[in-house]
Order: sequence, then structure tokens, then C-alpha cells
Amino acid sequence: MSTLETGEKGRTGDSPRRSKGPREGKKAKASLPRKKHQGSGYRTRPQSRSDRLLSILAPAETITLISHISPDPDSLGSMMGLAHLIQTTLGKKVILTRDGLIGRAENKAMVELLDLNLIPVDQVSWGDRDAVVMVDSQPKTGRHSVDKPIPLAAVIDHHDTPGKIRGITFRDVRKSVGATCTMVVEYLREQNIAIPVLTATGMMYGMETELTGYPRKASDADDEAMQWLFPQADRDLLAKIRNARLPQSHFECLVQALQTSFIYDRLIISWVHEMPQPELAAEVVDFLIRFEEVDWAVCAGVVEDKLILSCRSSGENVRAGELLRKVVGRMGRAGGHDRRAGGSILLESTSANAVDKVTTKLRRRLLRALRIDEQRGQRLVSRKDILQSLQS
Ligand SMILES: [Mn+2]
Repeated sequence: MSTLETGEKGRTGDSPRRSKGPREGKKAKASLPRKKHQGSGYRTRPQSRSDRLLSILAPAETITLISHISPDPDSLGSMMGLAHLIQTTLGKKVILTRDGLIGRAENKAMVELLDLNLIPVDQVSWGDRDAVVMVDSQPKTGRHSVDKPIPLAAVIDHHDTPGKIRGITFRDVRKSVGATCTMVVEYLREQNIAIPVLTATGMMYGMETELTGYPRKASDADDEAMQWLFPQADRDLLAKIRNARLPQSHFECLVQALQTSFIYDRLIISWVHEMPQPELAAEVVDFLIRFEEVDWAVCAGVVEDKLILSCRSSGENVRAGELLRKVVGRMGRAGGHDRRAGGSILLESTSANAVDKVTTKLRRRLLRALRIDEQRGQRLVSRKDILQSLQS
């Protein structure tokens, strides 16, 4: 059914009643450190982040937006918001891309229902006068499949996954912010730009997915951005995306994950030998972290020639991103946030033996990092119960 009668092109349509621009402008500025200028400059208005970004992008012919592999709603929402910002202010052609596939049902629904036209990033080529903006990720973090040189003009991200950003003209990397969409909302408000309903819906969903989970990782800026987006978003579309229909493989993977979950003190680890798509690792840990007996959940699943990792913590003062990065070390790449992290390890072979070697090493390192004694794991679901249910 087609729900998209409201075009994405119109720029005001959805919220004509309020123009909150000037107030936000002031707010955004207030948070900037006041610099002492030489000479008479102390009254000059500091240039906002969005002013700087737009002036850097202004000379470009085409602007391409890229993100990390298997882009999530925060990446997609950020691209939607930025595309609108650039098109409205600079009137430039903006290309939205995807790196790899989008597997998660909700994310697929988001792309479909919000009418996103995503070009596979390996099909885009750049000329001298083109500029690329990376959102929700940083270069050289192992979160990208593209090898070719990319004319990066800007990086906008909130991950604690240090990348190589030196030399990039515009860098806005704020680990304290819960979602990249929040930063894009700030830009839009600085420029006093109204957004179409589909853009608001996409950004709202992007924020929602980043800020769920408890304890939340959200700043005042995130909550403010959500409050700004919510009245402008299509709530029925949001509900439809959140409740996207799931394929059978989703349930098969969950069963496998539950049957291979082992508890070590306050950590639960789930090994999935054949994971149909990488985003499932995150779905498994989001599910398992609610288990009352643990405060760390890790899932590792084999997807093609990689072991995909996802990690959640419900603890206070934890650094999941840093921890997983340390645990994975040279075996692969990892990073993330305080309570959510992810990573991947390239497998030399996907034979049961080879995978077992890698997972044993990983488990040992995880236990050591969390100061848990090496011990036999306790099954989440007992072998007896598993066998019994198979016989019934
Ligand atoms: Mn994000």
C-alpha cells in the first residue's frame, strides 16, 4: 500500500505553525566556548558548525553522503537530514549511498516506506569537483568496504571508534552525543530550515533506535532534538517501521542463539554458527542484555567469511567500545559507545575447527578483560531441556 503521498521535495509542508529558528540559533551559540579575538572582533558572531560545513561544501559540484557498512537508522536518518540541508541551502545534487546490504527488517522497511534512493557506494565515482561527507562513522575504522580513495570533505560522527580524520576539512565528532541525527538536527535548526515529514520520520527513527536500551546514552541535546522531530514525524509510518514483519530466518537465528548461550558470572556469550545477516548479532544482544542475571552480553556470529561481534552492557561507568576493542585487538576491528559496541574478525576459514579456535581465544580475552575467572560456562537453556523439546 502506498502511504507516501507527501512528497519528499516540498520543504515546508509539515510544520508551518512554528519557526523556532532564532531561539535555537542563540542556544547553539551559547554552548560554544567564547574565544578572545584579537582586535575588535569580540562581538563577531562565531561561525556555526553548519555555516562552516556549508561553506566547505559550497564549491562542490555533487555531494555524496556515505556511512558505515550495513547502514543503520541513525546513518540513514542523518543522510536524509543532511541531504535536505544541502539541497535547500546550496541547491546541489546530493547522492545518498549504502555500503553493503541492509538486512534488518526494520531498516529495510525504513528505506522502503521513506522512499530512500540509496546508490551502492561501490557504484559511485568521484571527480575533482565532488565532495563526500561521511556520517555516523570515521575513515579507517574497518567499518567500510570501499577501498578506493574517497574525496572526504567532512566527517560527522558520535562513535568512540577513532578513525583517521586528520586533514579532513570539516570534523564534527562528539562522543557525548547519543546519535548522529542529533548533530544534523542542530545544523538544520541553526540554518532555520523546515523539514519534510519523511525526513523528520527518518531522523526520528534513527534517534529512537540509538537511544533505546537502559541505561540510556543520551544527552540534553538528544532529547531536545527528539522533541523537535516528534511533532513533525509521521507516527503511523514510525509504528510501521518499528513493527516490520520478520522473516523465518530471524526466529531460526534466535533459537540458535538461545541454545548456544553460556553464562560466565555476569557475562553471557552467544555463538551463532551461521548468521543470515550481520545486524542479527545486535538484535541478539539487545534481547539478552535484559536477562536479570547478567550485565554484559556478547554475540558472535559467522556471516560469510567474518565473525561479527556485538556487545551490550547495562552497567554504570562502563566502556564497552574500548573493552571490545582491547579484546579483539589485532584479530580484527571493534569499537562503539559506552554500553554498545560492535566489531568483526576476518576468518581464515569457516570450518568448525577454525571458528572454534577464534571463539575460544575471544572468550578467554573477554573473561580476562572483565576480570571473570576462567570457568566452564553455564548454559542459559540446559542441554536436557533442548533435547526434550526436540523430542516432543
Ligand atoms: Mn549512530
